[in-house]
Amino acid sequence: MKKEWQQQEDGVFKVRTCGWSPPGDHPVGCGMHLHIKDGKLIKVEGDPEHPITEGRLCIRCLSLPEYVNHPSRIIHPMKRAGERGEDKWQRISWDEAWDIIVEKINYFKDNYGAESIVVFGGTGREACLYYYPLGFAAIGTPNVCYPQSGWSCYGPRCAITDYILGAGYPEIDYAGYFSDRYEHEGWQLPEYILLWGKEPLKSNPDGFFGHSIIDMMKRGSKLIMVDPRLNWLATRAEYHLQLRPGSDTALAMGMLNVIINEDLYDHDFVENWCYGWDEFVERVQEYPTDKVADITWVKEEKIIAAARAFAKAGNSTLGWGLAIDQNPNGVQLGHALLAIVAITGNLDVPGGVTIGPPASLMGKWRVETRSELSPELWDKRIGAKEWPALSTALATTHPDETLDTLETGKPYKLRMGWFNSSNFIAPTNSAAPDRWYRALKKLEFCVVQDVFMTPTAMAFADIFLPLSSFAEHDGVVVTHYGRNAVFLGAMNKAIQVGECKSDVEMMIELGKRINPKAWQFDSVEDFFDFQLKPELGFGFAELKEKGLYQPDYEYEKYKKGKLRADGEPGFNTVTGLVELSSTLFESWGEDPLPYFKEPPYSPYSTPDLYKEFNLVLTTGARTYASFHSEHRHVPSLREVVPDPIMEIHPDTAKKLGIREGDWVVIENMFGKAKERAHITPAIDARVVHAQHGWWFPEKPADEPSLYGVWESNINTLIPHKHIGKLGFGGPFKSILCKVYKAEDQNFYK
Ligand SMILES: Nc1nc2c(c(=O)[nH]1)N[C@H]1C(S)=C(S)[C@@H](COP(=O)(O)OP(=O)(O)OC[C@H]3O[C@@H](n4cnc5c(=O)[nH]c(N)nc54)[C@H](O)[C@@H]3O)O[C@H]1N2
Ligand SMILES: Nc1nc2c(c(=O)[nH]1)N[C@H]1C(S)=C(S)[C@@H](COP(=O)(O)OP(=O)(O)OC[C@H]3O[C@@H](n4cnc5c(=O)[nH]c(N)nc54)[C@H](O)[C@@H]3O)O[C@H]1N2
Ligand SMILES: [Mo]
Repeated sequence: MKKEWQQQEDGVFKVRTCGWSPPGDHPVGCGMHLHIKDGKLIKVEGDPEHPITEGRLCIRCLSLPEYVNHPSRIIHPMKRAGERGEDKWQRISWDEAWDIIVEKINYFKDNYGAESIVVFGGTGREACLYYYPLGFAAIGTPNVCYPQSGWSCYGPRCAITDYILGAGYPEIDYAGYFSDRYEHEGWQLPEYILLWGKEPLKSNPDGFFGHSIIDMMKRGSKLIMVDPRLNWLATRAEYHLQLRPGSDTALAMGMLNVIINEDLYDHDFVENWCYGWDEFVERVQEYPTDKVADITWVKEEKIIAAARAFAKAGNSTLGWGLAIDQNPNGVQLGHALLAIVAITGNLDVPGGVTIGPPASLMGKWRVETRSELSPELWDKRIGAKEWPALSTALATTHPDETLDTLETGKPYKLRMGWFNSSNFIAPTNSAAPDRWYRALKKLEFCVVQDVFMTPTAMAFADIFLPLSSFAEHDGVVVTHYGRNAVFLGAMNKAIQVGECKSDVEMMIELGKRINPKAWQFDSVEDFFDFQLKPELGFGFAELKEKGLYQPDYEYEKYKKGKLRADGEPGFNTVTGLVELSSTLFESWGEDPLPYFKEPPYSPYSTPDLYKEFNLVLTTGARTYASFHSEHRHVPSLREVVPDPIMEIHPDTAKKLGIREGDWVVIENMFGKAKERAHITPAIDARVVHAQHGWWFPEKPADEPSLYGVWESNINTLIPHKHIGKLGFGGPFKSILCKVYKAEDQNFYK
């Protein structure tokens, strides 16, 4: 990339950067130039030199000036000047904010122990590198909580990979590691790309740039989509397996049945690198394709054809998405999917599935900061003992257990909350948000860091700390948080808005005040030098110059002793092999082999409820115009998706007297939400899909409205703690509901 990361042209100052929130996105680090005039962000342009995104940007980046310059942004620290839930605030200085916060933290620590403080954080925005150390090393609490029931995002996939493969996150090999990308010698085009419960064009999840699917399809790769909805990619797929939501594990086992019984697997890999083959073969016999077709609603011929195509092809790859995590049977699903990849010989080979070394760089550092806590304090982490499979792989509390603790005060009372990057009573990060709402009200003191006032901040914040967008601060993008990092990118500060600060700045400033010995950084640059230099040999200034650093990739690491600390060939698991039968699952009292279990509420597991709630509901498929609860106030994005949308098949809509655009109520035994019907044959007549993350910044702020947060809150339909035996996976993508036309069609009164 060109050396100059700052340029001046016709009075416009242009700064090259890689974006990584806020506003939210996953660490894809899209390359762009920010255009600044008279100290204001006026335009964003894609950077054609960025080797991954090659100038392509989505509408969320293109509309960044509207977000950054938005009149309702909070740009100074504030303290509550009325009751919680009342829109009354007083501007204060940063010093005053820190004084209040530090005094409170010390008070709770001295009187009740540091464990009485809980830090909440959301999804993989830049913040998720920093809320762990904010909790562990600045505040000093063992309780850092990602509040999604069953930790239903990414964590399960990482944990399953740790336990089954002993490696970092498995990713589609899209040549992202190489500066010459698809031309790289030694890289191969995958013949098939199997996308399972993932729509990466819209989501670009966790460091994977979705458009690389299109790049590879243009070069000849073929697609297999496993998705209950016919989305844009599915229309271009060679096979679309349109399954019943939540029936995935049965489908994966059915495909394995074909691959094994038709002898389409890689004998060499199975013999040398897999553990538990005989039991595994026996288990898949329980899933003949005719039975699987009945369970999944996918035609038997299609299951067989797709399994054969994938297994008979040369190198092929798999991308597994959120539908693996948001499923109480998802651990078994992930296990089965890794087995498909492994036994077809597609692991760690060109054009197959890449696996990383264990987390490195900042991803590793963030969890290692827990060494600041005494073993006694670490022992108090909520839910760690009850859920060892979750707490071994993840350094957080157990989310569901955290709600129980808030509600019951057991094993101890939580008194202070720090909301880092989670607007979670908006229908995003929690199931049963109404219960969280009532429980969080009990906290005695709350700090919220955010860019805008949100329903969560309005309900709970006593102190509001204003956050800078990625145009306003320095940072480093690390794809997959170091677990399988395709690249590191420099995020460059271009402007300052008000008194806003970044997560890194706030973490360091608080850390210096509370635990100075752990925070001896003179500046943000100093902090990034500390992160980068030991591993890369160069610091932040040089990364800015380079723009991007791609580390290269070594295939077949397991043959060369590159996955294990002892340098022996094999995988970093208990047996040293890919565990088709999991020794760890067994030690935690779980079946060591994958099995299908019906979702907790489904046509077959709860047939009586299905009589009334006669549709299967899946939620939250991503849209281009928002990131969870964010972007609802950005005018040009809101124009694209002005209202919450649910999708329903024409036959079902007709039966229910629902027309296109009608407001409908989606209701089940747990809650209800109002959304607007979009009638489409792209969804099965027995299934509906509803968007999540809706609140209405234009509605009244004060309680009980809280920006209309309870009106279209689809997560009130998702129950608390209906999770898998190992503690993972809530039923966000598979629950029952009924749908009827809303009596009141005039939503905006
Ligand atoms: N029904 C249903 N619910 C779902 C899902 C679904 O598919 N269906 N998906 C779930 C998934 S996978 C996830 S990960 C969660 C996500 O849930 P969350 O990550 O909790 O997302 P938000 O509720 O949007 O809250 C994020 C808040 O952080 C602020 N923010 C943005 N960037 C930054 C930053 O860099 N630093 C800080 N400190 N704050 C920032 C935003 O302004 C916003 O207010 O939602 C889950 N909820
Ligand atoms: N624009 C945008 N991008 C985002 C986000 C956002 O809010 N907005 N959120 C980010 C976050 S936190 C995450 S975790 C990722 C998630 O990104 P993805 O992993 O791509 O997940 P989703 O978009 O939730 O769903 C992907 C597909 O799964 C399908 N699906 C629904 N139910 C099932 C099921 O039971 N089985 C199967 N096999 N498929 C099912 C949906 O129809 C959808 O097409 O996106 C990230 N990127
Ligand atoms: Mo997520």
